[in-house]
Amino acid sequence: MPPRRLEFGSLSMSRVSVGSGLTLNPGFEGVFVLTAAGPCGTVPGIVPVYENHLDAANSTTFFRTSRKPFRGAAVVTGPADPSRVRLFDAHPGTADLRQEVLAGLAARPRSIPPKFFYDERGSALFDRICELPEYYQTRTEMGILQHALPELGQLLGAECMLVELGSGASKKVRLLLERLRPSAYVGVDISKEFLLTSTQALARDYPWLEVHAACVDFSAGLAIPHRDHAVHKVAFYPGSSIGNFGPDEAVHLLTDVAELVGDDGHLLIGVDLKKPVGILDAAYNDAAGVTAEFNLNLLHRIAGELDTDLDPDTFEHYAFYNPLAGRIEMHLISRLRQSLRVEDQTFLFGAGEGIHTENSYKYTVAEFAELALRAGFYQQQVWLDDEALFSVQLLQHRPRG
Ligand code: AVI
Repeated sequence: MPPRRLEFGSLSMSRVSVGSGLTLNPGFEGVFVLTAAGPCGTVPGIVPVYENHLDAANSTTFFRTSRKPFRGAAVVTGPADPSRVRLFDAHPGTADLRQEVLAGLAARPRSIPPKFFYDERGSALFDRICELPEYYQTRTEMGILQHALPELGQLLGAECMLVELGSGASKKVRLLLERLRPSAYVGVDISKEFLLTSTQALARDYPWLEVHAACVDFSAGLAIPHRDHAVHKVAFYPGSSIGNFGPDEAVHLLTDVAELVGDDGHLLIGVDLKKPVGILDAAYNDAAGVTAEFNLNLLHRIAGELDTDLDPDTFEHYAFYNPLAGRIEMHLISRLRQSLRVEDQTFLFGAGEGIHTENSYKYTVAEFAELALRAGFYQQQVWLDDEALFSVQLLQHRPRG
């Protein structure tokens, strides 16, 4: 990229990315940093106005800086650094997909974990599900959060570190950021591309916020770097994704979250509630067929990423509420008798035989209190919508004495 001369005053922020590598023209000695809020500079002898953190793993630079006027001209020399987001990457990858698909198809009953739904297309399909008229969860949770914000502000105070589990293109966390004004935000997600897009957007839109991205499969542990042990940590786990874990696994995950937030730390969590079966069945069998596409996308993903003769069209979506287990079950059912090769293994399917792809547990408020308690969390406050379809729960981690 040829260097561009940028005159301060005519500097267009839209043309230069935050955190860009810059050298200054010969007439200026000092350091120049671009922030989302605008350019700022220092000259030798004046106390630096920024902190520059270098992540050894990937050399991502990010800046937290105050604003100071800058006079002079600068030349952009390097490619623009895409963001000031600090990335921690545990590299959860396709190796896991291959291994878990082979193990899941060999098991009885056959199953593939729902975390593999969320490649780029799967995430986009899930966003569409959230907009469906039958899928009450997203809009209901958003409404509850909006209503709860003033109280949340009082209960949580300012300057916390907000850790969002399964960070998405979520509008929900923006409500919290604007109300709570945390000092730092950590987005945690298994999909790196999605995670970077969402955290970069937050970094752009909230210049005052320190933004971290942790690419991890948090169902396998929450070992993410969190530097300041003194800061009050609030984990945010919206969308009732906790329902996609079985109760014991959910306790396991909440125990990891309790350890992450520490004594007296908080978890703000969305939990879908038990309700009439008709409402639940409709939410997972929408008329437009988006949930069916979302479920079948798992097979498209396997066909695209693994060596296989799988034809996704030979399977169909099947979802129903199982009242005895208190959960929605999603399956992919083979339309015909077939033999399926995946990598170097062959699997025989009878017509009507299925692969279990997802559970979505529903709780009463009391049932969830019991589950949370097993992980050391107490229900501090619970908000419901008028029809009691969904709950937002503020849990506090209290050391058991
Ligand atoms: C992400 N999770 C909470 C959704 C749910 O409702 O269990 C996933 C989903 N599956 C089908 N529709 C939505």
